[in-house]
Amino acid sequence: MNFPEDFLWGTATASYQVEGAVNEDGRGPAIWDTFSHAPGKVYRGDTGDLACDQYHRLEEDLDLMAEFGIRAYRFSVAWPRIQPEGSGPANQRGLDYYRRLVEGLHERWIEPMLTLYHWDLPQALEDRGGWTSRETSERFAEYTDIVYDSLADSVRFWITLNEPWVSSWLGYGVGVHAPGHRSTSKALAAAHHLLLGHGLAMQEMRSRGNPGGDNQLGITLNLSPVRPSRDREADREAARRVDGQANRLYLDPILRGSYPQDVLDHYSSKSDFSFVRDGDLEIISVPIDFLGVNYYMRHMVREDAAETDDVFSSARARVVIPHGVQKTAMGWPTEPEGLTELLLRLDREYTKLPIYITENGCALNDYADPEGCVNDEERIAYLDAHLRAAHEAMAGGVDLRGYFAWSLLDNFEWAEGYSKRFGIVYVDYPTQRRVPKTSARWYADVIGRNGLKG
Ligand code: IFM
Repeated sequence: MNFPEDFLWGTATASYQVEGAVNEDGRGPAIWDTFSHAPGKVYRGDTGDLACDQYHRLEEDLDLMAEFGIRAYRFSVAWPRIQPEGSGPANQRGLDYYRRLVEGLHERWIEPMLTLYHWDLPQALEDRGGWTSRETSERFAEYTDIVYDSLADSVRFWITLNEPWVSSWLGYGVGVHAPGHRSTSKALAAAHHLLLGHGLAMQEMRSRGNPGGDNQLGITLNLSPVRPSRDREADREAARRVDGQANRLYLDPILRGSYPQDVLDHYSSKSDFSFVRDGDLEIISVPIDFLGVNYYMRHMVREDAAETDDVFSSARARVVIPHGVQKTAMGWPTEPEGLTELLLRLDREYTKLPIYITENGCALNDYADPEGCVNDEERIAYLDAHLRAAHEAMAGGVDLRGYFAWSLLDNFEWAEGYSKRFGIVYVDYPTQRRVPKTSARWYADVIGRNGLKG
């Protein structure tokens, strides 16, 4: 099963999840520093203070990727390293770090893919309202300008935001992520200002021309097909509402230039949407060059009017895990066919743009055996099945250009701390030793043959 010759095989990480060095070289505090240090917010009180220490172990991690023939690395820039207070002049030491990272990738023939925002908002901006405030969208465009100015000559792939659904709903809606607000109206305002920030950042980058010659600009959304758990009208409606909140609230403004009316109607008791100003949707829908898709699971849902902590409670629904389905250590159902379904839907209903799967992977209870090996056959099966599903979508006409395994390393899994391991490389946290798992060797083989066996 072969993939196109120039298919981009990569791995991904994000700044707060791997870098550590939170007080070094002028970095300012981020919302995740505050949140993780607050009691009871993160499993076992874990923080990103040290994480995988990639800030100091950069060369080692770059060498690891080179050893396994990884062709592309998706990383994110920590906004508070560049603007410690979220505005004002650039911190040169922050920019220097990412310059070193990008140069190190080029030296090893690895393509950089840069995400501008993977959730580490400067705390100073949160103190002024964070993403519920329009000011944050404007500051984000200024920050983008600084980073683009510094790296656009040597980074081809630019992603404005990672998973704005997570930032808005988990961060502002149900509070399980930083900054920890629990308000549907705040989540809606945050969603809009994230999207506006994306659009303003796109405009900023476009206005700079194309310093690298072939720069590609896009956004990454986490998307999930949604279906009703029972063949009942009430559950079909619940599935439509969840699809509205999780998928269409982001896809429609970016790719169609409008918010889905049924979503606006459903949330009209929570918000008057007065934060949406004339001209915003034109900005949000400024053309992108590619769509990044993070796929982990499908959602099977049923109607549930009870007010609970569930993220879909505001959509009057809850998730039901199908009987007999395999689950990862996150409790997420493993349903690779959902990836085919999702990609075909995007192609059919939304866009013919190139798509990159910018994240896909699973958490397992990995451990190093007495010989020091980490045998993760289950991850190999997971990745293999998802690649086959992606291939099927390509056979159906989807213009899929690349795949990034989440993650290169075990890392700080947000509210789950270090308890959930997603890496193809195991991290022994007490020593920071990297131990490639069986899946890393398998992935190297896939990349080497540019496809799957059989
Ligand atoms: O670890 C996260 C990542 O930061 C964003 N996408 C999902 C991953 C697994 O939860």
